[in-house]
Amino acid sequence: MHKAVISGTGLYTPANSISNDELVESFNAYVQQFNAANAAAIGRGEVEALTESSSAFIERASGIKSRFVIDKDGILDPQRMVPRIPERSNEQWGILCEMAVAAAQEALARAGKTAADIDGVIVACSNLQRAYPAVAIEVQAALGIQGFGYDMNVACSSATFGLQAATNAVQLGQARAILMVNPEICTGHLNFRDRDSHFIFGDACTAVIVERADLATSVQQFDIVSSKLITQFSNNIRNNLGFLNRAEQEGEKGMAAADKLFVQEGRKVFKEVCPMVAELIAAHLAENQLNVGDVKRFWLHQANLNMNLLIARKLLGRDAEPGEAPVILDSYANTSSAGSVIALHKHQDDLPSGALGVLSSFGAGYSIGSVILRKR
Ligand code: CO8
Repeated sequence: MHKAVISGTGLYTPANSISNDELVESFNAYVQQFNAANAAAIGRGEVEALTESSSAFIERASGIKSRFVIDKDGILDPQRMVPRIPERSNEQWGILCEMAVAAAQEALARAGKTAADIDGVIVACSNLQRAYPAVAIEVQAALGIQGFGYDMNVACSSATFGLQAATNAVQLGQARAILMVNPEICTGHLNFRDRDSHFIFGDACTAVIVERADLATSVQQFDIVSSKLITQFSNNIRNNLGFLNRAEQEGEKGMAAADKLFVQEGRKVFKEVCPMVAELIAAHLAENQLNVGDVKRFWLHQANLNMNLLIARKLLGRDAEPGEAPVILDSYANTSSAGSVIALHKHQDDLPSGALGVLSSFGAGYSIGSVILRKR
């Protein structure tokens, strides 16, 4: 069996960002318009008046200050509140492919590799553009990579699950190197008219090169010491969009219904997922004869600052020191599977050789992943 390393990471960040104040201004304009248009029915008690959102609540409850987005104007237009992403012809590269290529090019450059060195592409993300052909095969074609490509979706945990799949392929000799890429347009599935969740997500794409250790030549490398995954069924984070919606049209809801977008019981998710994550990471380290105290960095999934503080406290028995569990969600919000990889990408260069880190994701499914890395 070969040893596998992460030999390069890459990040694509959209050009535009939306602050909490901008988002709340648009939401509150929608609320005022809705309440004015429905004033009579609200007065009769037939329709419930909508309540305004607040920047102070968003930052206090989540730690999010702003989010990068693929399209700012469409989201902030109170008449629309959906990103505007023009349809492309089948002859053009799709938008997920375009984001993936941008992140992949940085990862390839950091790994010191070209398309000719890669034998497979895994697109692992929450929000796939279409059923087929697989976006991974499109990315493969756009970059000129030989071999194979496939898509996988494990919601927020797609990247850690994708890393395990990539590591397996490299260890077993099925590929010299795999490009694992996470293009997330979360704003396409977010209900910007829902006060409870309109602030949660942003857009980004990350890429990771998993390579055979004996072929890797880059400056920054991480041994993939071990990975551990767990899933447990829950409806507390759900999106019912799918190919059967067309067949369900006799139902009263239709494809535009709120359940075809992101829906969650945020409080329940918080309470149920935090202990599961801390337990999984602690058990994973113990199985590898490692102590939590040996870990220099936790690159945690970036959904909610309070969740990450709690998980770090449960693991360490104290508050995390600055830099021990880096935060990027303040400027990116939740970018689903890309979040923990953005933290890894931005906070790896300063680690000394031999330092241990844990990359961990958690989200819908529930799905949780832990990947132990050692800086070479
Ligand atoms: N402005 C002002 N007040 C508000 C707002 C708002 N926008 N929203 C809610 N409130 C009010 C509520 O009405 C409530 O008032 P009251 O106390 O009077 O009833 C009060 O604030 C508290 O509300 P909550 O209990 O809902 O607030 P929380 O403190 O629990 O914070 C969070 C809400 C931030 C959602 C928090 O629960 C959380 O982060 N939970 C975890 C969420 C999480 O990690 N989910 C993972 C989802 S990601 C994933 O798995 C990937 C899915 C695939 C991607 C999909 C792309 C779209």
